[in-house]
Amino acid sequence: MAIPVIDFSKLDGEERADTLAQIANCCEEWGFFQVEREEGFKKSKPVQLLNELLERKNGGDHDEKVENVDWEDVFLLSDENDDQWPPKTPGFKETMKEYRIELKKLALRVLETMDENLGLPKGYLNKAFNGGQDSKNAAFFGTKVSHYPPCPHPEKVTGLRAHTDAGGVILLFQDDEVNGLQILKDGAWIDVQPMRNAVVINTGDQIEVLSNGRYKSVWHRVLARPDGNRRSIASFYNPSYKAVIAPSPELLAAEAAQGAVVEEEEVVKDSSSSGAKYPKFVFEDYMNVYAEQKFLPKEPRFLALKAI
Ligand SMILES: O=C(O)CCC(=O)C(=O)O
Ligand SMILES: [Fe+2]
Repeated sequence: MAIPVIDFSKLDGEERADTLAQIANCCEEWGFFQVEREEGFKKSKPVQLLNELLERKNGGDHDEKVENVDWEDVFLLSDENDDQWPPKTPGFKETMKEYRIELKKLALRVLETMDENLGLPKGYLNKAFNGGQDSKNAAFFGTKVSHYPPCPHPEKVTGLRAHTDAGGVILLFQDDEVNGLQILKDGAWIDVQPMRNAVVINTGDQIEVLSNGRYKSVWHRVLARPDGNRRSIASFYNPSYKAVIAPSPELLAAEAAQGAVVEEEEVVKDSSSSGAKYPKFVFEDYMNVYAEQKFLPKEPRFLALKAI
């Protein structure tokens, strides 16, 4: 089984309706999809430079330290910490800045596509991420650069333990040679096939809440490999810490109008009769719970929030 691949450029052409339907299906049934980058983007200077940098790094011998129980080594980039980005690699900062600008645009397009597919007003999800109308609480865009070194005992450790992502939209530039990323689909782990010139996109827990469970965040993990250095660059478009997140009232109203029945197995039920399957909370509170429970089952996170 292969993760669906979407041609995003078709959103602007005659096959728009078909493409929207494909994306809706990915969000509902997979939680993951890959987007082929358009030609212009592939050939752009930042992407070429980035590829060169990655190749150069892959060629080198690295003895990076592995910490904790995940067989990975990471650093985080955001607009707020750009004075601490690795200074020694020529072109790194400039390249990553441009790369992040492009990816943020893609994240916003993905959010708008989800608005449309969910029947929400254009810009709804992004507004929710930014703390509502006219808010100064801007959404957060972070980038995690990861290295999964060869592991002498891949059977004893996971590159990154199974988890769902906490935030909104995640855009992953994954190694196109060394695989390892897997998602849990219908009870089985399947590989996210390495693909040159593609961005893997998935949705996090906040989209699950805002969509009232229509778009579930999907479990994924990275296997450790006995040979080969795996690199990945994951960018997260997340709500502001101050944003209030709750199932969209518009969606709840639409579901009520359609006589939607709240399924019994949905453990996280709102005490009100609104049909909300998730509580309303401040994203920062969610992150505090997530920090403790990232690798544990998902539902107790929402229950913990309800108790707050
Ligand atoms: O490195 C990868 O391919 C995935 C990383 C990931 O899932 C994460 O950082 O949340
Ligand atoms: Fe993840």
